[in-house]
Amino acid sequence: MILDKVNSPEDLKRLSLEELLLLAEEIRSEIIRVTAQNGGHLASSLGAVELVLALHRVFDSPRDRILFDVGHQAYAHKLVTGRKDRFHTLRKEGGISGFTKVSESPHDAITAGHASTSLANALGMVLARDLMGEDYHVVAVIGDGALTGGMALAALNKIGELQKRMLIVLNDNEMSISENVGALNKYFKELQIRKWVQDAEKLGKNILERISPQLFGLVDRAKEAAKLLLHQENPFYAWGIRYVGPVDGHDLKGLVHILEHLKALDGPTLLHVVTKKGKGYKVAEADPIYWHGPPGFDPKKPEKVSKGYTWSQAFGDAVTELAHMEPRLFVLTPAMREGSGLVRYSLEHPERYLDVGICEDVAVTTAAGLALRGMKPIVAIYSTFLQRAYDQVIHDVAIENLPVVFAIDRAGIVGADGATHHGVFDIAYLRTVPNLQIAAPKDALELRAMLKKALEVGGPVAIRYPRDNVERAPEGVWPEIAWGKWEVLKEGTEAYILAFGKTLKYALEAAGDDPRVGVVNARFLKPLDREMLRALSRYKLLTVEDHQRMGGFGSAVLEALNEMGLKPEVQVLGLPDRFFEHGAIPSLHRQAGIDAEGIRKALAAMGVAVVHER
Ligand code: TPP
Repeated sequence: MILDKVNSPEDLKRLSLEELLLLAEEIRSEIIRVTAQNGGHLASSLGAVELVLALHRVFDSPRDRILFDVGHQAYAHKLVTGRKDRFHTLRKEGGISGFTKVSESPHDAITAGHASTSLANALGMVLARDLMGEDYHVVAVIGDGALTGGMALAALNKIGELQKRMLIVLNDNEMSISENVGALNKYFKELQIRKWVQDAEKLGKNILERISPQLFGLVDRAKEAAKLLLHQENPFYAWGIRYVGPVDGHDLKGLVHILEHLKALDGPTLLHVVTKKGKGYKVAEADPIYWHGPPGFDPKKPEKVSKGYTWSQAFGDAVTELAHMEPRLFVLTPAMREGSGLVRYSLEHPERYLDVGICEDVAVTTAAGLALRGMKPIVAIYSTFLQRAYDQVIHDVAIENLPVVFAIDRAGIVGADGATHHGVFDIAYLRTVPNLQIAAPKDALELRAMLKKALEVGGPVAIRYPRDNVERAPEGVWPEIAWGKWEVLKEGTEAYILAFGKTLKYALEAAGDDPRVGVVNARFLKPLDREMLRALSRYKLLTVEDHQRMGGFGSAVLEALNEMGLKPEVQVLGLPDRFFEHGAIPSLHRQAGIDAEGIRKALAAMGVAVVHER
């Protein structure tokens, strides 16, 4: 194995180009082998193998800084930068991260996970480099999906103005997680067509005509499109950025050659590289959407597996039905159609569905615009990604109390994606916003009730639910819900567990059938059910949530008790003031002490030791 000999990028420089080609195939096998075991970003990483090898061959990491946007396509980078022996621990607790991470390796130039940050980071680095009189290269690798983000586009604008030396490699596979969107993306396709026509012309019209008359017809049409384009200015030139491409991102020798050339240039350059998502693995090439981030699979017989019925699907089914009843309903997603359970909705209501690209801020403010003109928008968004749109929530939605519903998926610990993706801050950052109401359902039926009611109550409403499976609720059933009212699920004589969202099932497990311990489905956080809280203040109270302890549900309960002048004994369970890395969700919950065992321990400390038969 050639990979055995590669312990750092330096070793790549000693290989012949032929050996590099063989290495690319070995790396592909290793990526497939490990993601088959651990799950992970398979298709994106397979598509970037040649690009990664060419970059490490030509540039000198870690002296030169190579930044991977999102950092999910960098498995080959991990394998050639001294992590091949630990690669089998990818995304496992205590193992290496699924993204690039500064604290993991000197070769990881940025810590990533969220999209569109590479260009602004690169800009900061070249400014620092020049101010400190240093001399190294800064290369940012960004996908066509990540380039739909406002941060990336705004950074480009500044990069073009400042004219600092840096290389941007646009890794264009025409896919985000689903098909990429946006005007720039259309333009990239046209650039590819133009290149294709030029190549075809070089090859010679006659040969093509003989090989395939059908293909020739296509070429003619493409030529028409290309002609139109020739009259237009390339937008990167207009921005002051040298544009080179498009080039074949799987032609390793060609890539090495062109990168050597670009390395010598001053000013900002964008190299447009065309790759195939899932390259080299048939199933992933054929269905890059599923194989973007599959769970484990059998590498010899790769098949799609059902993840069971998830909260995301429960949400998707509910809004699909609701939209048939409510003609003003409109659903927006920032590039997360599949993850948010919206495939069915997008097919049944294409005219009231919008994928804005990877720009959560645009999703929220577009929803505000829709609401201002009488529609009832729902922004389907992951808790971690809504962090990107905090100002929009306040400035564009909440101040005017607009009826925008935030369907907050992946709330709480999310598992293998780790620190960048845990949705553990949303309560804290939303709770302080006036007008905004916050709820968490206990099951799929309650989610339906909350969604329907949220469209009626007016004003912004956030409904949070976890990354988990849930029992399917019957179609057509829309129970009424008493808005703002908690629900006692079990009476107690000494203590009550107040559980918000996912931790409710831990609370029920912890309480068991001990008559002393009651359990409340504290499904509304804002407004808080003060009436019930007052009534329960005669008992010991234990709050529990899958969220930071600071600023969360427990804090809300403490503040309400304080305002009401009530002083029961209260304990707050939530995540401690530190970042949790990747790991299995139950294991991370155990460490945080918010699972059934943690709850029992806390109860025991309050003098209510639950005796359990397991
Ligand atoms: N929103 C943010 C801010 N960050 C994210 N990581 C995501 C959403 C989820 N996400 C991860 S990868 C991805 C998305 C939407 C698609 C990225 O597409 P692209 O940059 O083209 O890379 P590819 O996977 O196609 O190689």
